[in-house]
Amino acid sequence: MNTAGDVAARATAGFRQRYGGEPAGRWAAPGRVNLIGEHTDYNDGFVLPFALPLRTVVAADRCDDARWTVWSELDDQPVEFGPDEVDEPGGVTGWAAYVAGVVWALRDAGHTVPGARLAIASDVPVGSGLSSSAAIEAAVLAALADLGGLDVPAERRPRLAQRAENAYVGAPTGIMDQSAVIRGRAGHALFLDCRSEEVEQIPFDLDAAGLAVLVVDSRAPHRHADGEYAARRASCEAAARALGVPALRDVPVAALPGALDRLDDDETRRRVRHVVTEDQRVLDTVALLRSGRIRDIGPLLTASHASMRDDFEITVPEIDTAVEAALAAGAYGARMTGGGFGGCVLALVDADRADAVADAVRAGYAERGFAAPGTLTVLPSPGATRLD
Ligand code: GAF
Repeated sequence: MNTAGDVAARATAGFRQRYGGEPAGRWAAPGRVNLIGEHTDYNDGFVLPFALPLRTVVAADRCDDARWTVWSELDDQPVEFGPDEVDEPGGVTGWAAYVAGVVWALRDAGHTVPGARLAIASDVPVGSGLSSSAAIEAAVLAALADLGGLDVPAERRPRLAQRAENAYVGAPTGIMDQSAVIRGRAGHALFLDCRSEEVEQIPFDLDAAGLAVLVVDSRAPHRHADGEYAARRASCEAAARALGVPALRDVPVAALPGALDRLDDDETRRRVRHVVTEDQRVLDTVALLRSGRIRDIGPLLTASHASMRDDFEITVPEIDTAVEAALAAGAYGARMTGGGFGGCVLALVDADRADAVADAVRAGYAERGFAAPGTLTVLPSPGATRLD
């Protein structure tokens, strides 16, 4: 894993090389994993993500004209756009749409966004389900807000970044990723009520407990992830309408059997059962963590995985293999994290067993003939911030 210093140095070097001179500042935002609570955010439910030590850094300065130039080390082709491209969604496409989307969302919220030159470097892998897009949005938002002296309080930033993604980029995601990368705190998981947007920082001190979270990047090719995500969301919203509730969050777990009886197809029943039981698993996990019982959350993580595999049907063979191998090697619990159809698995392990569990996952992959996965251990880390 690169350190934050490396990525910040790369952003600065990119800025100097591309634009000449020094940036006015550097802003960082992390990727995230979700400890538990999957596909609950857009159902107004509960999630418990934490920010990663992997970060995206934006080096930037402002310019006199209302024009934006953005360079990324991942592409090397700078993209330039002006007011015409950010009057309406859709004017900029590709990776730079995440940047243009933030400019659009800020302007749409009534802010006068300064023109800027931005250089982006990132350690958050793209397409691995660790929220590289939310990291770009959050870092760019922080940079533009500071450069323009805009009054955008931290608690309003997740919605703005989400609007950039939903309305400008066109991805119908919930509020979890942007909240995690903006409001995350070192040593804590972020308990978020996605309806009220209330947050509680839940102590999650893995080091003190001799534990580690092992993240396995499945490297599975994404299989129709965007269309399937939208289909799951549509199915949940249709189920809520059929049940006469504003969102599936309003179905308490005790009322689940009766609710399932009122739905007329099995697939919808499975989708609803996942969301309702997953909300409850988040609440149960939070209760255990509040009383310092970190190891005891393992079975809830594993139950969440089974629910995603069997009821929500969003896992793939590589992901299931990683979970099974981690559990067989002694993980307390393991689950896919993120939207699904590829992406990453997390496993809660004793810190001194992390390497052995990672080896077991690699062996499980080799047995099935899958390309080797990536592995790293992570600690809950700070959210978006200005570096200097
Ligand atoms: C993706 C989305 F961006 C989140 O909003 C969330 O729905 C997640 O998938 C599933 O829990 O990361």
